[in-house]
Amino acid sequence: TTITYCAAIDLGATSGRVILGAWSKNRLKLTAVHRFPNTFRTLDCNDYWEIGALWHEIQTGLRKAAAALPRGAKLASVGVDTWGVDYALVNDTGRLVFPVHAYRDNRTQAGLKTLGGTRAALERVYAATGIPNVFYNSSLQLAETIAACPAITDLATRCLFLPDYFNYLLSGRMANELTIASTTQLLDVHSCDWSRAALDYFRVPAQWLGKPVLAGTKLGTVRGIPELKSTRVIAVPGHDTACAYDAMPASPDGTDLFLSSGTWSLVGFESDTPVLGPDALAARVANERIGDGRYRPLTNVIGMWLLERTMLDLGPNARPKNPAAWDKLIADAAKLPPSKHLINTADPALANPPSMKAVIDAQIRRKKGAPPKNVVGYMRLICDSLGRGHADAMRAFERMTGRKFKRILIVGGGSRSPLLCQTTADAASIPVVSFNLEGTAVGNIANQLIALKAVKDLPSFRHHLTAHLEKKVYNPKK
Ligand code: LRH
Repeated sequence: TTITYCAAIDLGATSGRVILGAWSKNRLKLTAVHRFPNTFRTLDCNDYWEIGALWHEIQTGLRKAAAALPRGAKLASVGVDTWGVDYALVNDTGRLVFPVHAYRDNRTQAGLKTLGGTRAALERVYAATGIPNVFYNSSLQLAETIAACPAITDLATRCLFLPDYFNYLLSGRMANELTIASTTQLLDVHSCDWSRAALDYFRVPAQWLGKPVLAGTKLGTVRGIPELKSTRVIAVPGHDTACAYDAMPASPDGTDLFLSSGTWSLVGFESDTPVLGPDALAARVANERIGDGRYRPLTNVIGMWLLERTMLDLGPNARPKNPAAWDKLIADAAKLPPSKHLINTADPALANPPSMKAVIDAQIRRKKGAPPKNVVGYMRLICDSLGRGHADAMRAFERMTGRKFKRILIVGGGSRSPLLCQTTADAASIPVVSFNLEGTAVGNIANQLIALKAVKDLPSFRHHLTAHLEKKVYNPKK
């Protein structure tokens, strides 16, 4: 029997991993060969990723993947996905000519207000790109870089979004990939190319961007790691959320709502057409793309970031030290009564506050409630509030599209929280199905297997995957 080995490099805003996949007889076996934390660092007033540290972790992970192969076996390919929107500006020789900023940097606030305050421009940009005005958009970030450092237009010749940049470091080839391009607010919502109108509005030089390639494009072979010199670098959907959605064991009739729950909660579905117009703009629907060019209309709900940051404020002992301690924290929170007052998850003050706990407490006090007393209480409050946020996003989609969702499929870190699954089911009044699945890595590997012709297409991959998946169903409690 043939076994096809692929490695997924999957970088999230708070953690990264390299996962080895072995595909044989229509089954995928995963081994997490390397995991590492990720964080941005603040220098003066700005936030930056530690890009050299991430590259070091990627190389370490690939060496571990090579070492984990059975004797004589070869790693067929690798693929990279990362969080959305962030980018590296490079010159023709690939040198970084600007530090890589993190999307939580407050530098886009002025641009966000300007666009938000000009109805005509806001509608024009939305009609052109299908992406709402959100603080982290690459469009706003690039506009700020160019305004603050005008000489950058002479220094930089290419803009590579982070998966594109790591693909370049791995393979030597510069290419912009479609799904990550679709997070920028610079891509034309009706084609698979850049939007002239958006580039003009944000004054981004068109020559910085190459026509996006589709998922499955073979970029070259791995440079710099002798054991992997014949391993291909394949452009997978570079956006982590696109990979997570690809891994969803969805029913083909389109009645499943997708929830990828991590730092952010991405609530959406797959569609042949974008969801546009005034209601979509008001509901902040982002028409991101699937690797093959179709659409993933989704709403970005603030997600577990609330918990990540609140735990920092509660001190070093608030954060569980191992999986069992996490389970206990979640179980204790589930025993508390449902929260009387919920967090307004759309409050922009939650994006990157000096103290998350202070913002949450202030919100609850404004509603004449009492803030939680400890980490268990915050866990309860945050899960109740996210559940409501997920359900609101679902109802908005139902209103706009006439669809009726029958189930919510959840993957990602939050899918391991019975409390979050249950609060979501209760608020949405439909079952939540959670899968024991490292979704993003699975979607990443699926796209490599399809490019290598080891699997026919995504529907058949999902079909095979569904046959062996462990799932848990949370029915709404009346
Ligand atoms: C989640 C995510 C999300 C957004 C954000 C910036 O990791 O990719 O879809 O784009 O990060």
